[in-house]
Amino acid sequence: MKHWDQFLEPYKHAVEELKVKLKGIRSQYELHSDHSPIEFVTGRVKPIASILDKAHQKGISLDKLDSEMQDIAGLRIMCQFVDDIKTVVELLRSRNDFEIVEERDYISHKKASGYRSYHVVIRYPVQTIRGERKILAEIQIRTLAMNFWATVEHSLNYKYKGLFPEDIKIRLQRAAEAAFRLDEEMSTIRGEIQDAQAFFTRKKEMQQDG
Ligand code: 0O2
Repeated sequence: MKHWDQFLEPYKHAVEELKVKLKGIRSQYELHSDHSPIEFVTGRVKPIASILDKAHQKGISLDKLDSEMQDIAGLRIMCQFVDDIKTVVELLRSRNDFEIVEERDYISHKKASGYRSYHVVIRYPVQTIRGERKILAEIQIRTLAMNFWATVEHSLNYKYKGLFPEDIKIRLQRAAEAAFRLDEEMSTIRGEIQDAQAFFTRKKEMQQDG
């Protein structure tokens, strides 16, 4: 167990640091009263049981986990609109505190399950008492609708251990299409939504100023 604690320590640091940095992007937009492409950010270190399961499934040997398992440190960025995802990816590409190793676009190329999301794998330097260590982390960027679908599908996947009954599989695919249409619909009234949000932000600020 001590071995796992030591192994996971830099991943924990990376997740905490990246959460602060990514949430910082949102605060900066708020300060400038601009629409933030980031709605909220979450992060987690993959639980040991899931690391072992995935290593087993993918034939990754445990001494190669740090180079072959890309999502031990995982961050998730939720956006209101599909176009915000592009903005977030551009922001990530322009940073110099990590290096992008790989991008996977499951939005242009959705998975057979119906899953949509944009994945960016980064190499992130963590400062440890033994010097710098670069670890891999996966940042998943998705809309609120994509996140709703993925969260529900993930729970069902857990329940059925990936072997969905045919009717559930079809319903999930339909739900994925509905989430896609919801994103499209929201994009068409994006201007209206943003005007309303700006109005409420100004009203709140005026109330706070007294
Ligand atoms: P967790 O932490 O439980 O979410 P593979 O597992 O082979 O598809 P690979 O090569 O690791 O994936 O890379 P990929 O597909 O870019 O990223 C895997 C992660 O993406 C998964 O992590 C999920 O978080 C998410 N994901 C991918 N496909 C689906 C899907 O069909 N449904 C849902 N809900 N999420 C998906 P894990 O390993 O499942 O871990």
